[in-house]
Amino acid sequence: MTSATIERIETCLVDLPTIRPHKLSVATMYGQTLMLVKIYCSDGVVGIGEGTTIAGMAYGPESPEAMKLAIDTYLGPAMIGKDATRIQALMAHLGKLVKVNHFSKSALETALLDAHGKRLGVSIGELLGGRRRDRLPVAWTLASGDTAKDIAEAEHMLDVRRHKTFKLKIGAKELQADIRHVAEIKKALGDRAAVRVDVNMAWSETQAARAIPALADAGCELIEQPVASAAALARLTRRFPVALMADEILQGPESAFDIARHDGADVFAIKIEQSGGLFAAQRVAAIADAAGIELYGGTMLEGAFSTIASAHLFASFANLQWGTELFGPLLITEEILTQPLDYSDFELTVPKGPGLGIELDEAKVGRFVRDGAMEVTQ
Ligand code: MUC
Ligand code: MG
Repeated sequence: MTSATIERIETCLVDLPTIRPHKLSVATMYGQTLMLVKIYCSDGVVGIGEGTTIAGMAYGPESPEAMKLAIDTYLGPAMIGKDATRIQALMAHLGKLVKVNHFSKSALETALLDAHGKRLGVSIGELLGGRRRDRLPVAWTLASGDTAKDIAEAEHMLDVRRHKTFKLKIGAKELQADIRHVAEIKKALGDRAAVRVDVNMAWSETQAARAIPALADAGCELIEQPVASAAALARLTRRFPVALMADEILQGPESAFDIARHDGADVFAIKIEQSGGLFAAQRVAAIADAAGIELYGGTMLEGAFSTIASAHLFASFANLQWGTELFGPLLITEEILTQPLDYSDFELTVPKGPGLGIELDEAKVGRFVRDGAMEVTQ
């Protein structure tokens, strides 16, 4: 196999507007910032990765600015001159130098996999063991904050056959108002669509215990991270038959093992960034499978690069009982790829080309780069 070392790493922040305000219990988003990283290798191959979070620092511990700084100052310089083809060994080396920083590491690992796939002429899915599916079901999040608008949005998605599973963001309002909101949407959509909710940890255990049976009665089939505490989520999981899903408390394989050991959730929302990269997310999925926990392909509302990295991984999973929510690129107004992704018939097509199988539209993205240029690490 050809050898290749890492010669140069560039990072930039890309600020893009969202198609509408996106209201979560933790914040309302009006735009999305992608931290893009490019890894230039000695064989001429360039890999691209992405680090993206939700609403600055309202959701997770790393901001896009912090990811850029961690790569420019710490992770990037430690990669220069290293073998670009030994991805797992290099990521283990970085793990010793820099604690946590899961999102930054996921972006770098994605770029290394993209480069290696291009080098070998295979897609990332092949590097991860081979895809088991070519298309993935994709849920859409209704989060306008207004019941009538959400119903109209869902009807439109059904009409154009883009989504038939809807996740409702709740937890910011008073409990009864949230339950009414879910019940009205499910009543309007009936059997034509599945309805789920994400509370983003907003409730106490007693609030959750009041809300969960009412949500189940309203026809809600899955309740995501209703409470912040892992212990409380485990108690609620044992108490109620409706499926409860862990998201924020899943921070990589160790936390996954801990949740599984305590029968702490029915479903895991797997996210490559929150897990610390694609290989770490693969281990989270293996733990879930071994524990009989079902799987859902989650998103950090990422742009195309992290979305497609996730898609390659989720397409390789033995089990993906709850589908995915890989709709991030559709929430932003701008197309940043030369060839748009294929969302059709309620599914996303996993690209087949080498690496991620997608190409950045440099001219387009250049107009949205913060401060006008990419930072170079060498
Ligand atoms: C989350 O908490 O799961 C996923 C969909 C969405 O609207 O927000 C994200 C984050
Ligand atoms: Mg969530």
